[in-house]
Formats: sequence, C-alpha cells, structure tokens
Amino acid sequence: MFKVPETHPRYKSLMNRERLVAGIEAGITSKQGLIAHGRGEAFDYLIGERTLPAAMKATEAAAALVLAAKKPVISVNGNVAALVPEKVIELGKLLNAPIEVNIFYWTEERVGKIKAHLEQHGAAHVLGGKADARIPGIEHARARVEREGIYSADVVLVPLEDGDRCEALIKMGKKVIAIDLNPLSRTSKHATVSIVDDLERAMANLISVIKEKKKGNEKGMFVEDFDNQENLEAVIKEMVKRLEEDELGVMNKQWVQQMRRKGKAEWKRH
Ligand code: PTJ
Repeated sequence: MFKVPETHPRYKSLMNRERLVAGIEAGITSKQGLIAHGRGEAFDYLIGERTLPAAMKATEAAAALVLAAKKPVISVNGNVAALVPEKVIELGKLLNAPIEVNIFYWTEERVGKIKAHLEQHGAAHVLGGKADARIPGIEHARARVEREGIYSADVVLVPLEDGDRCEALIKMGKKVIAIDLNPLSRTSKHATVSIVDDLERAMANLISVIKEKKKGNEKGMFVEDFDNQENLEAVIKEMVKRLEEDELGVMNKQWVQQMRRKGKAEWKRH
C-alpha cells in the first residue's frame, strides 16, 4: 500500500483510494469500482466532505427503519467490502442482521473472496454464495440473491448501489436504505431512505444513532416523518448554495457580467 503521510490534508480520502486499490489487488473490488468511487468523490466535494443536516436526518430515519424491521439484511459489494468491512460487521451484529454479498460485476471467485475477507474481519455468517433465488425484473447478476437473505428481507441496506436493483427491491415490497453520494442517482430517487453521504461517515453515524436509540436516548425520528424527495431536494439546494458561494463561482459571475457588458457595447458599435 502506498504510504500516505498522516499530515496530508486529504489523508482520509487518499487512504480510501489505497484501500480500493488493495481491494482490486486482492480480487475483492472490481476495477469499475474505482470509477464509481471517483464519481462519489466529486459529489463529496460538492457537499464539502462533511455530513449535511439532511444526511443526518436520513440517517435517523434509516436507524428507525432498521430497528423496526423484522428481517433486515445488509448488502455488500466490492467497494463496501474494501472500504468499511469492520463497520458492516459491527452493524450486522448490532441489528442481528445477516450480511449478503451481492455484486454487479459477478464472478463466483470474487463472491468467495469478499465472503472470506469479511469472515477474516470477524463476520460469523456471510450469505451470497448460494444465490438460490432471483429478484424479478433484473437481467444482470445482481438479481442473484439468497432466499434466506435479501429475497425474504423486509428492509435492505444497500450502500453504493448500481441503480435498477433498488427499484426492483421496492417493487418486491421491501424498504430500501441507500447510501449514495449522488442525490440524482436512480438509487437515491427510488430508495425509501437515501443517505447522501460518504459511505464511511454514513456507516459510522448509522451505528452511533442505532446505539443511542437502543439505549433509549434518542427517540426523535419516525420513518413516517421522513420524506425522501424533500430530503434529496435539501441536499441538492445545499450543493447549489455551495457552488454559488464558492470563490470561483463569484469570479465566474463577475466574468459573465463583464462579458455581457462587453457584448452589449460591441453590439451597439456595429
Ligand atoms: O462490486 P460490484 O461488482 O457490485 O460493483 C460495485 C460498483 C460500485 C462498481 C457498481 O455497483 C457500480 O457501477 O455502481 P455505480 O452505478 O457507479 O454507482 C455507484 C454510486 O455510488 C455512485 O452514484 C457514486 O456517486 C456512489 N459512491 C461512490 N463512492 C461512494 C459513493 N457513495 C457514498 N460513499 C462512497 N464512498
């Protein structure tokens, strides 16, 4: 692994890249996972690489939803396994929920490696190897699920989704919690609760909110009080605000005004 100095201002972000590269070398993460991560990083810039109040609200709704679930399942892909294996396992234990490997760029070998990787980190029982059921309406490999896992779950946590599976899970009558930095993605739009935040921050927040709720310290949020579309709009507004307030944005506005004035003057001369 490349040695990133801890003093580097982008230490966390660079370390995450290293984890993904290591994930690829270990056969856990797909190469396409790097592209997906880059897209996530770009959106993270737009929210200032911090948890927005809207994301915290969604996290509270997500915590309420999984705690009320009869059969929650955590879906894990190659990026999630490389970036937050410990947090996935901690959440699984906290909720007594199974973890299921479910990947888009499916190979039997990669499913086995992700499973082994999670078990090495302490996961007791990882599903996904059997894939004895299919999610209706999906042609690609992500349709392959376990009957005892995602197929019969009532709530599915899907960090970093590739799109149409979320819609198909909703059509099956399940509640879906998505973690996705892109508020415009189909996953974010279709999920019951979309947490628009970085995977690592969202998982850490979710774990701590669940712990507080379990202790009875934090009751506030009910899923019924949560409107996903409204919440996504709040995130998008925040992104737009940041862009408008940004120094470059201000410079651009001045430049546009200058060009407009110049254009009018030129036009009058002819
Ligand atoms: O391991 P596999 O085969 O299942 O493949 C996993 C990926 C992620 C490659 C696959 O599902 C895929 O292609 O996903 P997409 O369609 O690129 O969508 C990934 C979404 O996750 C994008 O909307 C990104 O903005 C978002 N994202 C990427 N990294 C993060 C993230 N969201 C939160 N935290 C991140 N670290």
